[in-house]
Amino acid sequence: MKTEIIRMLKDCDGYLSGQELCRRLSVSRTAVWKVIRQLQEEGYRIEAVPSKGYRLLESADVLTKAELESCMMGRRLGGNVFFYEKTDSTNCRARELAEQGAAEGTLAAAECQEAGKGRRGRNWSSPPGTGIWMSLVLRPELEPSRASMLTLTAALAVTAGIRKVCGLEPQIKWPNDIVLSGKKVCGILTEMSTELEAIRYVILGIGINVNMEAFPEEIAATATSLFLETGTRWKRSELIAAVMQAMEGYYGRFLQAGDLSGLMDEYMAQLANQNRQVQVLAPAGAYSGICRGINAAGELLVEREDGTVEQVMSGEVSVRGIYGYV
Ligand code: BT5
Repeated sequence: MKTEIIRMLKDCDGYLSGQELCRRLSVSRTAVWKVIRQLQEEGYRIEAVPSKGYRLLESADVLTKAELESCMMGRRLGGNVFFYEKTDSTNCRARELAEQGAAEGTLAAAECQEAGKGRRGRNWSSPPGTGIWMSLVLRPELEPSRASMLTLTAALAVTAGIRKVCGLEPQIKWPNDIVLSGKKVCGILTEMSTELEAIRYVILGIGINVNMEAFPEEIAATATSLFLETGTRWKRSELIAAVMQAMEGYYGRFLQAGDLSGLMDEYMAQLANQNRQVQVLAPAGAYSGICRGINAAGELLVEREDGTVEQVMSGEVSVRGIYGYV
């Protein structure tokens, strides 16, 4: 009922009478009033005027299961939400859900992660109240070797979501970072479970720094948030919904082609490394070259000094810009 009330208040321009709410939900006025009180306690600013009814004032950045459902009800990706006030890592929660049979599109999101994960055992700082920490369950019918392309597909969805909600033009640092002003605003961690030659499920973990005013010292020089870039506080639920909506489109196009051929141009137009010097930290030794985009498999093309072009796979290497973080 909470989800429905949030939705009705959001959809209504003016006041929504208590009577109308009771009628639509077939519940008593007291039941409606109790939910309104709960919503106010959660941070929604709802005005109650005796002769007119209820009106949602400019809405606060509330992140709850009901709020997320009210934004994504009926969506193929994100329509089924599991929300945690505090958890170790939403990738772990999503993995558990997937093991229990959760359908494609199930989303695990948290207000705070106590053991947020980056790649290769690194930490992801995930304080409460300010960020988006979420993991999406996908079940693509693909060979496991193609799963890394989903990281690039998700990066496109995140840049589209940020563009739509905040009007910013983020760039992608191949393969899994989104950057603004040369600093990291989002990281993506893709994990999967396979069986024989098939993917059982993929967990797409997305961390976006939204409203933080500062970062821990270790990352202060390389991390940024949407608030720091704009001076505005953003509604996380709106951004999550925008990213999920964009992901539906990109994921569909990716599955149809079976690779990134249909998304490459868009990806490269936002590639922060494009035509810049990059250093590839490969297991066999580091080398540098100029980034010449990606191929349809999502590999980074790096032109070495002798003119040969290396195809760099995301699993094997780190890519560093020679100057600064990007
Ligand atoms: C990533 O790893 O960028 C993947 C981050 C994925 C986080 C999401 S949140 C939801 C889901 N649940 C999880 O447990 N994880 C996913 P990597 O490229 O390895 O970058 C990690 C590095 O980024 C760290 O070593 C820090 O230097 C830096 N870092 C840590 N927290 C950060 C933050 N909040 N913002 C920017 N940089 C950060």
